[in-house]
Amino acid sequence: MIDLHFAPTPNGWKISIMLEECGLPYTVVPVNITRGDQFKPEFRKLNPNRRIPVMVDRDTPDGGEPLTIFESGAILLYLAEKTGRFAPRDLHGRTRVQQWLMWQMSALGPMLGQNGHFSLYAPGRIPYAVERYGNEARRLYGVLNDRLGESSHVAGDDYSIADIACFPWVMTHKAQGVTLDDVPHVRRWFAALRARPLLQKGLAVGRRGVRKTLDAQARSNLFGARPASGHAPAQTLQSQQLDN
Ligand SMILES: N[C@@H](CCC(=O)N[C@@H](CS)C(=O)NCC(=O)O)C(=O)O
Repeated sequence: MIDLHFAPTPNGWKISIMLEECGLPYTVVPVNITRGDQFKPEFRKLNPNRRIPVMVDRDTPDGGEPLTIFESGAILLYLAEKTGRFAPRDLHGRTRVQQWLMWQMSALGPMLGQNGHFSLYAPGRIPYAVERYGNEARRLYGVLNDRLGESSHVAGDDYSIADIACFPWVMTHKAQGVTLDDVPHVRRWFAALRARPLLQKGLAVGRRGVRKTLDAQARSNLFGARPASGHAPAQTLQSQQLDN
């Protein structure tokens, strides 16, 4: 049986989508990241980085000890290997999927995350940050658009974990200030994926828990960096700015 430690965010939905697409039974364990569940000692044992998603699989393919995995890319790779789904086995195909998955993990996700932060949540407008991350977000949409002009899916002709990793982030395009009219190949791909019933089922997980606005406690838990030991109180973003 699989436990998915989850919050309704793009990185969380990558895994609920994959589990639904693979038809694997799982239990959702909600982690309220706006209320600081990620800083609890029991969660830290699952992920020292204190972020969702985390997956615990008690039915590993080797029949061994339960496996706890954090980092959404690592979880997707594990599930692809476990099920034989959504990642080709041949060297070229597998490497292409890994390459685009790494691109999502290292570029598309983090840069869209920063763009969203500085354009929607930062206290006060910081033009340099808004411009830098806005430009980078638009550049990355351009990269994705070029890629999807060459192949029907992100890593080639078949739907793969690279698509599953990108989709929930591209879902945030409006909030990112990006219109899909400017990236028609992305728009075509986005519509095709959105029509997948099991992707929809994965996206419905936790949907009612999505907060549109963040109160002070949520801002502190999400944006007030905490030291790794977790013992010191969270700083607010404002006090960080003053310290620098
Ligand atoms: N690279 C990580 C990123 C995980 C991540 O940033 N998760 C966010 C939600 S999308 C989180 O847990 N945030 C809680 C916090 O910032 O304290 C992954 O892909 O799993």
